[in-house]
Amino acid sequence: MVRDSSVNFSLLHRTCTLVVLLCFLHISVTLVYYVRTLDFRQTFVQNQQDRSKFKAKRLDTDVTKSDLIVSNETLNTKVLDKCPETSPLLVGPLRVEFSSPVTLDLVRRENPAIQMGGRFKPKDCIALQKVAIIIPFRNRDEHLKFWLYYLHPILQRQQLDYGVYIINQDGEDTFNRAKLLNIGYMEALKEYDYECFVFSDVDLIPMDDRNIYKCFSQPRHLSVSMDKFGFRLPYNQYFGGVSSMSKSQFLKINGFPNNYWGWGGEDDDIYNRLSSKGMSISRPSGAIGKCRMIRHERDKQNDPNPQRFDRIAHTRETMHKDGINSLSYKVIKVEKDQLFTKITVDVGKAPK
Ligand SMILES: [Mn+2]
Repeated sequence: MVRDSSVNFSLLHRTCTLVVLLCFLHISVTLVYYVRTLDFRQTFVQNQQDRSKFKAKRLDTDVTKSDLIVSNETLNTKVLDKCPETSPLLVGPLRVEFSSPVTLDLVRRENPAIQMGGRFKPKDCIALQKVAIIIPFRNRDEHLKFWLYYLHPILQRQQLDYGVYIINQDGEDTFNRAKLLNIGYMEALKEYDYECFVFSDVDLIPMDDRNIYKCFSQPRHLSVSMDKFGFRLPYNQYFGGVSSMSKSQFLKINGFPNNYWGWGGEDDDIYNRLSSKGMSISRPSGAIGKCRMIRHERDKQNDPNPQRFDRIAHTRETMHKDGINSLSYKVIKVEKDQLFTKITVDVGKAPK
């Protein structure tokens, strides 16, 4: 009897120990899994937030390797899609006026997403084009402030990966707009793999953000209806003001002429280059292409160039030896502001 009960007791003891151990094991496994799912849930919630911030609709269904950017900054992996063909951020017609002056500080405060040097890329999608905006410049700081004030918000809404380059002609000799544009092309490419170049005068502001500052299958003329010309194109071949060209379009015409000193003619030479290479001009509609020019007096050392008519008549013969392949200049100074990169250059002098 005694023996029997002791055997029973030891069996009971062992069974109990086993049950307790099993319970313990169960609790610990549950705990481990619970902690892990908690972690996972947080990641999931964060990802969901990231996705919902990204409102853009995806047009492409197939995603190539280059479309994917995996950031390892956090434990989360974030996959960016291409930006949509039409930005959802555009608002259409804009009010543009120049009566109250603006300061660079105001523009900096209002555009906190702009990076040093006037660089920007959309945060939530991969921009369709990398665009360098080239502005030929001398002594027009008041105009530049308005340009930055209006253009930075527009360009960000257009979801471009862009940089702003002010090419400042050093000294007081005759101005050379087209050569400054060539220099802007060269200098911008030293900084980033730009594939599109927008060439803009500093005093022209678009009045509709659907006028996209990017490149098209043909060279683009963007300032098609300026207030200065009664919101009409002055003539069909007009290519002045604001234009854009892809790298390959630009190289096909050997860039721009370097020997147009003073006002006028260089834009017509560029037009001749394009048409001699069989290209045509693409333009937005007159309504979307409206823009305002800031009123100003003619600059000193930028008188109408008397040689311009003669030069324009010979573009086809001269364009292959005068252009980006014959460009020479000296960089004097490179300044980085939050809103732009300003490159001061010595372009030389007009031959006497
Ligand atoms: Mn002007």
